[in-house]
Amino acid sequence: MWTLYGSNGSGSAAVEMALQRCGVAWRLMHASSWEDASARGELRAANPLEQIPTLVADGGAALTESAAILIHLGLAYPASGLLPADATARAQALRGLVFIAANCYAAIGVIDYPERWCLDGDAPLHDKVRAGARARLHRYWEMFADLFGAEPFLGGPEPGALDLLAAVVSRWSGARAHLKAQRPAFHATLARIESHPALAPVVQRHWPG
Ligand SMILES: N[C@@H](CCC(=O)N[C@@H](CS)C(=O)NCC(=O)O)C(=O)O
Repeated sequence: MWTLYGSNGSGSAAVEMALQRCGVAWRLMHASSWEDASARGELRAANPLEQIPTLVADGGAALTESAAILIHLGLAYPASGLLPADATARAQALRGLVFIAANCYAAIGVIDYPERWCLDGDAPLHDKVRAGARARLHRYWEMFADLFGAEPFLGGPEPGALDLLAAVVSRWSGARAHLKAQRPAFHATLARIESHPALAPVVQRHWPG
């Protein structure tokens, strides 16, 4: 039994989708650093960054970092199809997962919390940091589309871990609107991922309408 710390509209959506694909028992613990009325203290005990998704195994070992969680689940449950069986395709899927985590997700952290990256008293800088990170994020997504864009899904004939993380992380900071204009085919792939029957219910719950 896994415990997933998460909240609606957050990165825990990708791990929820993955756990469902693995067919394992798991429960959701509502928690985030921005919701006091949540299991925030428990989350902090498991992950000092107080970030979600955080996935805790029955024995208490915590897994953090979306890409690591998805890779672990893909390796531990190969029948889930989260990672390609073919070694060359798998290498590219791993590259794509780390690309999203290291570049896109990191830029979103700067956009959401510019004060973490400025010295105390630098409040006037926050908007500039946010705007610069947002422009950089949009450029990262263009690169991602050019490097990893594939049809019908990024992971092959069925959505894999790369599809889940790309669909969720591209929902933030204006990336979808940017991609719709700049990379329409990739934008259509993201919509296709989200309407896959195995994933659509989770997407609907996290982002109703
Ligand atoms: N490096 C982490 C980033 C996770 C992350 O930033 N999660 C957001 C929610 S989508 C969060 O919990 N932010 C709250 C905070 O940083 O205080 C990952 O790849 O999973």
